[in-house]
Amino acid sequence: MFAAHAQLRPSYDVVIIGAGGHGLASAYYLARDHGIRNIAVLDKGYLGGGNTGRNTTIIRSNYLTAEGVKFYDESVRLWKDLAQDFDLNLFYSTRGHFTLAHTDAAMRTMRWRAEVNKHFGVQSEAIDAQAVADALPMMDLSCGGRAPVLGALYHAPGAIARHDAVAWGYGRGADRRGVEIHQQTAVRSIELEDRGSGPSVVGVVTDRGRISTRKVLCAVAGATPQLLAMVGLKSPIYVHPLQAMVSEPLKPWLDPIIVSGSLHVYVSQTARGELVMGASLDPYELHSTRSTFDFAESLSMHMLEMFPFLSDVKIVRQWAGLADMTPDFAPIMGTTPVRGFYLDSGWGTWGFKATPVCGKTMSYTVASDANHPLIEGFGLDRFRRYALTGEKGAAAVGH
Ligand code: PYC
Repeated sequence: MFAAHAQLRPSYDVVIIGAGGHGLASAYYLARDHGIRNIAVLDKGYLGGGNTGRNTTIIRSNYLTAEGVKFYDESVRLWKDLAQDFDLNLFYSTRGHFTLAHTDAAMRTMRWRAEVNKHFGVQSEAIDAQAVADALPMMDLSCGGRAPVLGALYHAPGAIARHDAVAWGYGRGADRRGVEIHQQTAVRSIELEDRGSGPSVVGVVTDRGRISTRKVLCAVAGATPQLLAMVGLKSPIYVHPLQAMVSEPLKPWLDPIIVSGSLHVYVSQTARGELVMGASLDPYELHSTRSTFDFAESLSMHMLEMFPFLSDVKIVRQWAGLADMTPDFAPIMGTTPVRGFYLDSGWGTWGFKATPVCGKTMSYTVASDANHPLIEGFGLDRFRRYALTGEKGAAAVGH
C-alpha cells in the first residue's frame, strides 16, 4: 500500500514522528490540502503498530466541554466521507452508543452531557432505565444485583470502524502524494538552534542518519515524554497501559456500543462477529504492552454481570497499548515554545475517534505555524495557566 525507501533524504520540509493514524492523517492532509509533499513520516516500529492498531475503535462526539464536543463532532463528520476519500472500505458502521449510568451522580453527568451536546447540534439524550430495557432486552439491567442501571446517555451517531484500514488508507493516500513513510526508524535526538529569539528546530537525528528540517510534528503515544525531553519541554503526561481483548466470533446479537463507567466495560461487536472489549487503565505507570490474566478475569466478570448468557464464550486474544494520560483528559495539541516543534499528543484512551480531525487541524497548524481554531482549548500552555479543559466526565470509563 506504500513504497519502502532504502534511504532517508538529507532534508524534508516536515518530519512527522509516528506512523499511526494521527501522524499519517497529518501527512495526508499536508500533502492534499496544503501542497506540502516533501515529508518523512518516521516510526520506530511499523505503520499502525501503536495505539491505532490496539484500540477498541469507538467513534463518538458526546463529550462534556464545548471544545471537546465541537472538535469530535467535526471528526465524526470527516469519518463519514473517509472511505470514499480513500476508495477503501473502512467498515465504518453507525451503531448508536449507550453510556450506562448506575448512580444518581452518573445520571446527572449524562443529563449535563446531553444538554451540552444538544447545544452544539450533537444528537445525545439522557434516557431512563425503561428506555434502556426496551433498547437492550438482552442485558441484565440489575447487573448481577450489584449495580442496577438507572438510565443512560444515548448517542445515536456512535460508530465503529476497522482501525488498521484507517492507517492503511491514510498511509496509501500520503504515499501517492509523495510522502515518504520510513518504518523501523527511531529518533535519537532533535537538533535545535537559538539565534537569540528562542529555540527552533533544525534537524532530526535517527538511527538511519541525520535529516535537516525546520518542522517536526510529534504524533506518538507512549514515548511523548522522551521526545519532549529532546527539545527541553515538559508536560504532565503520565503513561499507563490500557488493555483490551476480543472474543471468538459469534452470531450478530449486539448492534449498539455499550459502555459502563461503573463496571469499567466497553463492548461492541465487529462485522466478523467478535466482541471487542476493554476496561480501565492499569492503575500504575508502566511502559510495557504486556497483557495480564487479572485484566481478562475482571473484565469477563463485569461482562457477565451485564450479559450472563455469554458465560461459554471464549476469549481469543488480549493485548495492551500505551496511553498518554493528561490530568484533564483532554489532548495536548498545537504549537509549542520551540519554534517548528508541534505536538499532537496526550491522547490517553480517546485518540482513535479523533484521527481525521487531528490530521486536518494539525496539518493546518504545521503548514501555517498557527493553531487551528478547533484546537485552541488543547494547548500545552494550559497547564502553566491552570486553565484546564476538564473532559474527565466524558471518558469512556472511570480511570
Ligand atoms: O473514548 O470512547 C472512548 C473510548 C472507548 C474505549 C476507550 N476509550
